[in-house]
Order: sequence, then C-alpha cells, then structure tokens
Amino acid sequence: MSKQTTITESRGASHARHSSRSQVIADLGLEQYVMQLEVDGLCVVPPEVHGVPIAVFDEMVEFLLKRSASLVGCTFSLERGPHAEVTFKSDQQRSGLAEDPSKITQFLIQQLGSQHRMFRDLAVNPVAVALIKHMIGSKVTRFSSNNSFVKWQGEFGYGPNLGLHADQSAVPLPWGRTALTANTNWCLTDYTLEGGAFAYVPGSHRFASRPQFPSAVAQAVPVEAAKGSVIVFHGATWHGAYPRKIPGMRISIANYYRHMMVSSQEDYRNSFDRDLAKDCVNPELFWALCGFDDEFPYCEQSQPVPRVLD
Ligand SMILES: O=C(O)CCC(=O)C(=O)O
Ligand SMILES: [Fe+2]
Repeated sequence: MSKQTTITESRGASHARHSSRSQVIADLGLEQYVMQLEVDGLCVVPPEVHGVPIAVFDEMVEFLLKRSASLVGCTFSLERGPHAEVTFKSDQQRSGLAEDPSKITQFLIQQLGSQHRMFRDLAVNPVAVALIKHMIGSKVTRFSSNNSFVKWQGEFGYGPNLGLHADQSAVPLPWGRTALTANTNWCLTDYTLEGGAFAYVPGSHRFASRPQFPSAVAQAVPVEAAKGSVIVFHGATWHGAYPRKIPGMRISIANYYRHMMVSSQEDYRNSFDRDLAKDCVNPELFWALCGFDDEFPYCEQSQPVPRVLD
C-alpha cells in the first residue's frame, strides 16, 4: 500500500466519522426537514415520512380520552371535550396559564412512557430521533419528558401572549447554535388556527434569546397540520398555542429531549421501570435516551481510590 493511499484512506475514514450525523439524515431522506430546522427552527413531518400508521394515533387518542376521564372524573369525547364543568383548585395553578383557574381549558398527562408500549415506541421513532439528534448531538441526546397536552374549547387559551416561550429558557444566556433541548409535538388531532394550533415565530431560534414581548405575538404564525403529523422544533424556538375557539378537543404528545448536560423534566433514572424500557421497538435506543448508564449523576463513590501498599 503506497503512502498516498494510506493518507487518502485515513482522510476518508475521518470524513466518514464526521459525516455520520448527516449520513443518518440522508439515509432517511430528511434533508429538506433539516433545512427547515436550520432556517425556521421548526419543521412538520407527515405520516408518510415518519411511518407511524394513523391507526396508532387513533389508539393513542382512545387511551388518552380514557386516562383523562379517570384523572378528571368525567367522560371526555373528541367532539365535546369534558362532559362536565371542570376547574383547577386555585392552589394548583400552572405558571403561564390563565390567572383565573376557571378559564383553563387544558392539562398535561405526564409519564406516558410508563403507561403503554405504544408511547415508548413513539419516543424512539427513527425519523423523530434523527432530527432531534441532528440538533442536539447524537451521543448526548436524552429524554426530558413524554407528556400529552389535552385541550378543549375556551376563548382564553394561554392568554394574549399565546404562552410564547422557548423550551430551553432555564439555561442561562448566551445560547449557541447547538440545541440544549429539542421537542417533538405529535398531532393526535388536526391542528387548525381556530382549533388551537401551535404558534411559533419562524427563525426565532437564531435570535438566541427568550421571547421579547409584545413583538413576539405579532411575529407568531400558526402551524396548521393534519392529524398524524409531527412538529419538530429547536429548544430556542419561540412557541406557544392559539386558543381553541371551536367545540371539540386538540390532543398532542410532546416527546421532549435534552442535551445530557441539561437536567430532565421526568426522572427516568430513578423512577422508570427497566423492564418497561426493554419492552419497546428499540430497547437499546430507549435505554440510552433514558440515560440509565450515564456516568453522572453518581450516587456513591464511583472513582477508584488508591490504597496503601501492604
Ligand atoms: O401545544 C402547546 O400548547 C404548546 C406545547 C409546548 O409548549 C411544548 O411542547 O413545549
Ligand atoms: Fe414549549
């Protein structure tokens, strides 16, 4: 083997190592979505690209309506929302929502990964995870939470500011180009403006700051998307939602991811059942995203110590 060949081959190998992230994107045919993420900080991926059958979303809706009923105490239907008047106790108020608890027309169902295998499978969807890893970094991506946003008709929604925020807001400024968190919102019902669509400011991830008010509200646009679509967005992208002004429900699943140096919302390492983690379509990936084998945080002496010679 000539010296020249060796140099060329070693360059080739090093190039292959460095381009592996974009190779995954190319293999899955996701270049146009990566481009949109770069430019707008958000993209919408349709079912024919992410490959999850619509029947799976139907099953998820059925599950979440039943779960809503058991948590809230009344029947829920897609056409009517809750079949009784419901309210939060005033001491249970969620920040960023209506100041009057009787105006709140949404709640979160948390820890979906522990509730059914279909939610674990969704959290490791190869297309969603490839786009998220593209923004955060392949080896350093972890789960932050797997929650459902359950909403129904109400004029107020998140109020006049549309609840606009950037998900990585708890991280101090300045932010760089790498996403410190990144999110997927799976639309389990159609997203329309009147129906309470997701709101966002295109390109706002490049401002590398938290939202500025009131200008952010004027810059916001609705993300109208058919049931089964997944909205993927950068942790620095300014977003919120419009109020649902028409009868019925708007349901989504937010599978939220983080850089391993950012703390998670759900505590997977201390509370997630390892057998459940193994029971999904890609157990190795699920395990890695839970961070079960991460070096930090340790809870006992983890480094070796020297001992005096006998
Ligand atoms: O749909 C919404 O209400 C907003 C969702 C959101 O803020 C999120 O998933 O981070
Ligand atoms: Fe958010």
